[in-house]
Amino acid sequence: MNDGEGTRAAEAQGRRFGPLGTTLVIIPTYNEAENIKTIVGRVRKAVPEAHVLVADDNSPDGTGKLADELAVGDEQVHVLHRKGKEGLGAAYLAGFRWGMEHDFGVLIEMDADGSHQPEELPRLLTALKGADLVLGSRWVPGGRVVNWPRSREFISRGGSLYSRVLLDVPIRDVTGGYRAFRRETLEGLGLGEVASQGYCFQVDLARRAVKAGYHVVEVPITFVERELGDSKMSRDILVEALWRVTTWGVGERVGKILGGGKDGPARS
Ligand SMILES: Nc1nc2c(ncn2[C@@H]2O[C@H](COP(=O)(O)OP(=O)(O)O)[C@@H](O)[C@H]2O)c(=O)[nH]1
Ligand SMILES: [Mg+2]
Repeated sequence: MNDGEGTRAAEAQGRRFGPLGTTLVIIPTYNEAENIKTIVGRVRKAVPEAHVLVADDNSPDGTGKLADELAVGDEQVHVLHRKGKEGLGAAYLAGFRWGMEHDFGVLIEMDADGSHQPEELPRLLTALKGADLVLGSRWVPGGRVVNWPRSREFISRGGSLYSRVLLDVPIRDVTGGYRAFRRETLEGLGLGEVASQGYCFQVDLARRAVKAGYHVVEVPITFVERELGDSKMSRDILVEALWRVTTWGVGERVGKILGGGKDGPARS
């Protein structure tokens, strides 16, 4: 669905969406020393009114220190230093909390490695004017990936398909990590109960948003594989995702059978 369609669909639903407020781009980092300055610079240039929060897990390569240097020279750049590597999910939860405490109206998830192009952020923000949550999507028409090995594409497409079918969420890119949330949406997701640590954090939030009845819009993006530094994707992260998604899916089905096929409470 493109931006215009997203807005029209929301209008068709009879929903009105409030103004967006100030944007905070949250960038989780673990060993991104080669990328951090470039990505922060690109965000500041692409969306000059937005603030940036780097959520660093005490990277051994000194990413946190480099982020501090950026923050000294720019009052719209902030750094959240965390004590050690606790996973993407925990870093985002801490970043969301910080952003809400500081009264930001829009919270963005973005990787540090350039895979999520800051230059596409204005399109996500435009779509958010008519949505509760916008997902940057590789797997809708117009979306694509650049320089990804076949194996990664297979895992990503397979993970999205499995999640979509098992969890019954009408989303093409369920695992993507380039997203724009309204603050009110995050407040309604029950973040205090989120236990997902790795990349299944993204599936967890998407499924919560759909189940809560929020208007979720996918906007096509071009995802560019990193050129510098290493991916943190690991076997453990994949196993956690497979395990949790399967548990959620089976749990929901059993719940529906025991509950006589009734759906859970929907948002009005
Ligand atoms: N703070 C924090 N950031 C992480 C952690 N794991 C991954 N990241 C960051 O999350 C983003 C996505 O990770 P990446 O390694 O690029 O994953 P890939 O794109 O799936 O290969 C990057 O900005 C990483 O630095 C973590 O445990 N803590
Ligand atoms: Mg990456």
